[in-house]
Amino acid sequence: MTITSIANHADRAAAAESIYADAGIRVDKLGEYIGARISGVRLGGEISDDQAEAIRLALAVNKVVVFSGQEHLDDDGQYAFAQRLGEPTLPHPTVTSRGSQLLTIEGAANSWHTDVSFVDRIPKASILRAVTLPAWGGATTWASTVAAYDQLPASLRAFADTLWAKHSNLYDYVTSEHGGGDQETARRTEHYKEFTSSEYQTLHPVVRVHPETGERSLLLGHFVKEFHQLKPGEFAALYQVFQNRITRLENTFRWNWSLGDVAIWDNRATQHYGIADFGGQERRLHRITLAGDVPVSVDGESSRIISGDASHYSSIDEPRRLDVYAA
Ligand SMILES: O=C(O)CCC(=O)C(=O)O
Ligand SMILES: [Fe+2]
Repeated sequence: MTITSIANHADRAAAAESIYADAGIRVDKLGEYIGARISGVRLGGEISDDQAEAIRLALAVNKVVVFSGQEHLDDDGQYAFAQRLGEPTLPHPTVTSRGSQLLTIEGAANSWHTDVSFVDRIPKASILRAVTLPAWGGATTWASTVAAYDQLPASLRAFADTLWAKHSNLYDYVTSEHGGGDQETARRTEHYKEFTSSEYQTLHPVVRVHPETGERSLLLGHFVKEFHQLKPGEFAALYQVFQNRITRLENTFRWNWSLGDVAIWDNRATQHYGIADFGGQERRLHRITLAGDVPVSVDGESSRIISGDASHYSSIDEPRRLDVYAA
């Protein structure tokens, strides 16, 4: 790290602290690369503009933020809060949620992914609220795909910068180990049928430039099917090279849920994994995703749709660079 970048980093941290203080919130870092706890705010549709801006900044800086003591929130309150941070999408491109505005997460998505990365307009953020929790287990873990990119040696970085990947919603989710027994297998099979009822395929750059921070991140996860112009046999080995770096424990943040907790992650800078270590117990979380922009590569090229039209699911966000990250 150069002296200039240390100075910039310190300046940025100081600027962020004063924005948090002006909004009356407190942001405590929980890890070097990812994770922070925000306190001093009651979540809902009534948060002030200053609070919304401060939360947005804390999210960009820390990639995942968690709030506790939000027991007052119900589905409507969670939705009204989400609207203060962006434009909610439909619950999912293919999963209907039976008329609800929120997606219910049952069980755990015990596989590393970025949400809905098979469409062109990948959601910018997800807001998850604990509704029913098991007596043990069921934590969620996130990984910083920005830290993983930053840590790449120059040769791999240059390679990744030019690589593109095909993402699809047809992935092997049901077959993954979950430890929930036959009933859970049946639920997953049913879910997979709905999840894959129409196919979406999009070609995304493996390295995208974050529109609010200018940071580069690795865009991969379990919806990736192949690398453009590479052989299927080359895919698995190469995918693991990058994925192992993303999920290095130093790049992760793990949260053990309590009722009243809400977590928000920047879906442009992270992957996540719901840990299926709670046996057959009930676990339910409610999720809202916020509309995102279409990813852009380091060369300024946008992702390309191969199949599927996601316009019913989400608008396209028009992001703006955060002042603190001004070029
Ligand atoms: O089960 C979890 O903890 C995470 C679920 C998930 O992947 C999501 O909410 O997008
Ligand atoms: Fe997810």
